[in-house]
Amino acid sequence: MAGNITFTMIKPDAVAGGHIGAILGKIAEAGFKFKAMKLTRLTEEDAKKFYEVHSERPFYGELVEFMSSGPIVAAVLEKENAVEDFRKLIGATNPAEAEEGTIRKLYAKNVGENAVHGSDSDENAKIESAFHFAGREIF
Ligand code: DAT
Ligand code: MG
Repeated sequence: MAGNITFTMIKPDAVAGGHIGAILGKIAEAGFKFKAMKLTRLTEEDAKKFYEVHSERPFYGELVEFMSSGPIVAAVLEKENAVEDFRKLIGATNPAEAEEGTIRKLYAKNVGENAVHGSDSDENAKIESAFHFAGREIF
């Protein structure tokens, strides 16, 4: 059975671009509840650890540098079928391939600076939430 929790980040490009409010609005309109949320910034070490699964990919260095380049919004979201529904809401990794109306189509610059993160499985949603939030910060 699909879980009801996912984890998201509004990435440095979208925060710098002034899109926090618009993106949070779209997330709320789509029926997600906020279980935890903060404005924070990843150190280079944090970004390396968070994206460790991509460490062999050619874009890893660029990804780590970008994700630690400025503030982000981290949040834990709740909805039925959260992981899959949220991936639909954000659209394809490459905004050029993202469907109309998706968050990445609207706000992402390119495949690297793509505005938002969304967990890819229930298991990773738990791991990623715990990476950013203490248990007492998740409501
Ligand atoms: P997603 O964020 O859609 O789950 P992913 O897990 O494959 O995508 O990759 C993680 C992030 O790495 C992605 O959001 C942006 C970056 N990335 C992925 N593919 C890339 C590429 N071809 N060039 C540059 N950055 C890339
Ligand atoms: Mg991914």
